[in-house]
Amino acid sequence: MKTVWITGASSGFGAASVRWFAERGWRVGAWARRADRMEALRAEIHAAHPGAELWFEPVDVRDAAAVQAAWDRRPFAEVDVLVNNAGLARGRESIEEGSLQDWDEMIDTNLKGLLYVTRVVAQTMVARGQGHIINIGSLAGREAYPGGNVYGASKFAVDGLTDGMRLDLTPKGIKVSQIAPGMADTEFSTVRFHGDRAKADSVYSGMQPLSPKDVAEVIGYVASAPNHINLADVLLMPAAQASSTLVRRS
Ligand code: NDP
Ligand code: 8X3
Repeated sequence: MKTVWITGASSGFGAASVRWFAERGWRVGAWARRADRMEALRAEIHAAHPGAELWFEPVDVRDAAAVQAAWDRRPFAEVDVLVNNAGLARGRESIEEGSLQDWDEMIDTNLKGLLYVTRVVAQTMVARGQGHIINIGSLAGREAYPGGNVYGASKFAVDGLTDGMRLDLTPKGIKVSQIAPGMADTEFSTVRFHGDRAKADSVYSGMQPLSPKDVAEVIGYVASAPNHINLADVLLMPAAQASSTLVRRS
């Protein structure tokens, strides 16, 4: 039985990935801050798959000490796959009007949080001489768009970091991949616009975005590739999207 560790498991891609892996018999360890959401997810999965081995713990990935302590408490000694998914955007203001708090939150979560989690998990994988780390980047980490400034920069950082991690970890037997989705309808835009649902919904008006399940299926596919194959970099977009700024709408 294989084990996957997923951050940002309380909604969106992370929750859909927990479902995908649990339904296929993987052991799943998962972190996010909202314990109630993870508890509901656990109940849902156990109702359909009573034998599923799940471990959920509320963890804020921005807190390096909490990440280390939670990792030390994990019930599964060996983890085969880490999905670095926790992340968020805050705001879409032009750069001179951006909020310092929003900037800190994005950089602390999308970059520093990913680093804190990677460090503890990679140490365990290196000691074992095998493992696979999948970073969730973004189309926003490949090309800038107006108002995407700091969010995009945090995802450009994930793109560069993925390459750096691959150079460090390939000689140690660890695969490192990135999946970079385009527009997907999760809680992402609601979080970005600080709870303004109407504004969030308008992002996807007249087009079909990716669903959380679409992205989870690709994460699962990348995680399930034979050992000698690394799907190193996957750019995944809705068919209606050609770039960050060109989207076909009805
Ligand atoms: P959601 O808002 O639905 O999910 C984000 C997840 O990240 C939640 O489970 C949230 O849990 C978790 N999270 C946020 N901050 C923290 C934190 N400090 N510590 C632990 N967990 C945290 O959005 P998505 O599913 O869309 O986002 C998942 C990833 O995909 C992000 O990295 C995002 O940048 C990226 N992405 C999203 C795209 C989209 O269009 N939706 C496209 C490309 C990439 P909680 O709040 O409970 O902590
Ligand atoms: C999220 C994709 O284009 O909404 O990473 O910023 S986008």
